[in-house]
Amino acid sequence: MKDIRNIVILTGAGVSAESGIDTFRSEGGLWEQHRVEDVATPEAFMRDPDLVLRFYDMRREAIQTKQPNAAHHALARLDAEWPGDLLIVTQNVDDLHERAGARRVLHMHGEHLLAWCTACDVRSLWVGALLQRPACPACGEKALRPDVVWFGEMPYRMEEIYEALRKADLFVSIGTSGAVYPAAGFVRQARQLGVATLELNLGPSQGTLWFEEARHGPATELVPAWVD
Ligand code: BV8
Repeated sequence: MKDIRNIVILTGAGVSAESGIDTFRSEGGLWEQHRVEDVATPEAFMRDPDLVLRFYDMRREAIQTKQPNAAHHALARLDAEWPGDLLIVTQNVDDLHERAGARRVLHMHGEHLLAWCTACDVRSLWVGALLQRPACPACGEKALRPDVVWFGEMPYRMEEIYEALRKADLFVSIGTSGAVYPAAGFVRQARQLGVATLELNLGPSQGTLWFEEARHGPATELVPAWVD
């Protein structure tokens, strides 16, 4: 990758698909089993907290049994070896990037390992099934919710992401449908900034036409081939 110094990588559910973690919008994906409005909005949580907590408990259980795949390991190798700036911005709430050894990871939609207390605002490591209403380790209140960003909520560390895009020479999008904003808009910002853009995805995403280059196929093939 000549002349490339600073890289921003965006990952979505497709990078974890071959680890056996359901994506959201592919055949039989998560959202088909649940309407988004029913499980991933603050209104849903107010209306039916048990349904939302059960959904996230179930997903956390599933994630814990899964392992990083060749795509996660290739990105971790790149992270360890890359001398310039590198930021893996993930929309995923799983910890497979970290378990593969990646360090420079930013979870813009939150993390399934964390619970967030709506009483004292402290985030703590998951303390067991939220459906059982465990007490917040910081304040003791039974007011924990998953520390994930729902629709209508502000994604995390957006300024940091925009700053990294401004400094980037290359923006690579891996395993995302380009259906959810503001992540889906990053490629446009990159193009406007004159940043080189590459999409690695199973098939064309909703944003494919914005990428200077798009390679289609499984992440466990495309990502190691790109990294190595
Ligand atoms: C916000 C919760 C204000 C955690 C999720 C315009 C501008 C701004 C906002 C909006 C806008 N229009 C609409 C909005 C609102 C909304 C939105 O985007 N709605 C959509 C549906 C139209 N956005 C929001 O509400 C966001 N907040 O905007 O706040 C704001 C605005 C700007 C700046 C600051 C604040 C909040 C969005 C976060 C919602 N929370 N998840 C959780 O439960 O996980 S989103 C959910 O979708 C997940 O996080 C997921 O990561 C994300 C994106 O989905 P993908 O990762 O792409 O997964 P998907 O299944 O869709 O696609 C999988 C892809 O992988 C496919 O392309 C497939 O081909 C590919 N694939 C499959 N297998 C493989 C593969 N690729 C390679 N190899 C394989 N083997």
